[in-house]
Amino acid sequence: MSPRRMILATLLVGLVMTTAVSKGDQTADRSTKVRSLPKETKAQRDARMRWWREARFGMFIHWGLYAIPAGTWKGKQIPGIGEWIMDRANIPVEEYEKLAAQFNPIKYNPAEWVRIAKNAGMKYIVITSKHHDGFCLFDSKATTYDVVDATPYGKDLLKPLSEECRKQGLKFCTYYSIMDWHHPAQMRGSEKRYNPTKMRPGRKREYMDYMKQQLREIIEQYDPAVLWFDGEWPAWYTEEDGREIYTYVRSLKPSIIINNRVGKGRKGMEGFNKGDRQYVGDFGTPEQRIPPTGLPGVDWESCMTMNRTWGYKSYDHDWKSAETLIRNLIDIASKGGNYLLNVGPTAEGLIPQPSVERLARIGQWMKTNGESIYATQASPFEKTPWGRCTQKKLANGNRRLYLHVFHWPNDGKLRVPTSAGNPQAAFLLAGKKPLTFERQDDAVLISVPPSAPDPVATVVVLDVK
Ligand code: JFZ
Repeated sequence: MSPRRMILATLLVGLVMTTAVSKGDQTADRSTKVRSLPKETKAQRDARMRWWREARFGMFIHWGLYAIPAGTWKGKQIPGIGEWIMDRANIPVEEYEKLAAQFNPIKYNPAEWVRIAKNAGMKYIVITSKHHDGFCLFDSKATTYDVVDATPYGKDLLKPLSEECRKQGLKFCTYYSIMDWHHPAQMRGSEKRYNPTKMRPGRKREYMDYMKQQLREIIEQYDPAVLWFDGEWPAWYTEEDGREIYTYVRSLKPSIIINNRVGKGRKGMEGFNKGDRQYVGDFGTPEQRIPPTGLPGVDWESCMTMNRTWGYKSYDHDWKSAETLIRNLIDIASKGGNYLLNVGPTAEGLIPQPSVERLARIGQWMKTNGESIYATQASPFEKTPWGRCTQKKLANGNRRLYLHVFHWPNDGKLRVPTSAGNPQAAFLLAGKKPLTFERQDDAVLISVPPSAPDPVATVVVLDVK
């Protein structure tokens, strides 16, 4: 679809978030001075965003103490996403903390994790350094509630993963939760829930400094390419706080990329920023959804699960098919976005087998068709009834269209709107088999084999002038 007129997408309201943002306490920083963000020309920003825009496909990893209960607390299956069990089962801090004494992921093999991601065609990994439960997967001097100090495992989990990423050529990135159910400066939002937390009176500066210390540790020790913030919705956290954190992180590493959950711009699960003003953050974060269209000039990344949870749940077997996942990746690329696909490793340190199998299947498709995903731009067409389209500029000035066919034509003719430009050549991406084509007034008709070479998605290439 034409991205131009699709501003409509920004009008969708994330109801879930609206309810999550309740009235906070009165300790929020009421300072009105507006911090100026690091100055950057368009060319500088393009250079900073370049690898990320070309990457198109990354692995999200939600891993932490919640993998131990894996969705069950005191014999009861707790509804909802696994990493929220502390909140959903209303587990007291002193009780939840004790999980650390059981956390011993002896099967953790970072080289294997990175290999799995790389073979799937993923170009970056974003892992939870600290989720809402406050437990840190890295060696932090700011707390003893981390894997090195509080668990029998006793070793930093991020260090070897960051090293493996560098070895195998993937970008290493970290997720960091602003909301913290464990930190003493924050308290539960209500009797039954932690979320959204409240700030204890007068302790916000202490917590902001805690975050900054940890962010400095993360950047100094693991040099992440992206900082993926989350948990920004409690009322005590303001856009001005977001600007402070954003500016701080960029000052430590100017080339780093930061998502829009560092500030307060995000409209719920829809993930794009509200249109009323300029908000902090480099890209939008639709969650568990693919927007109906992209937005011109806006960077975004859809994060999605393969089953129904981010953190491991032993009894969630509701896996999406490999076909759905591959088509999601194509759909997202055709709208100019990135796909951040989640895995939730077990407490032992294993990526669940159903995830491994699906990633391998995606990798097969990517080995043949990756060229139609990486470094491509959004579709030039408003409608492509047979599937999706991505495009690339060629060195000779022509454009290459990648036609991802989900619904193979019965009559052996693939119709492409002539608005594409003047057709120069057509071929099947797999095997580079040339195809003939003819022009009809409003369309180019490409002659294709009688049945789909790849029933998941066959890529037909059309070069146009
Ligand atoms: C957030 C996290 O809460 C979740 O655990 C996971 O990390 C995901 C990637 O990001 O998801 C949200 C955020 C906000 C709401 C629900 C899920 N909300 O406000 O209802």
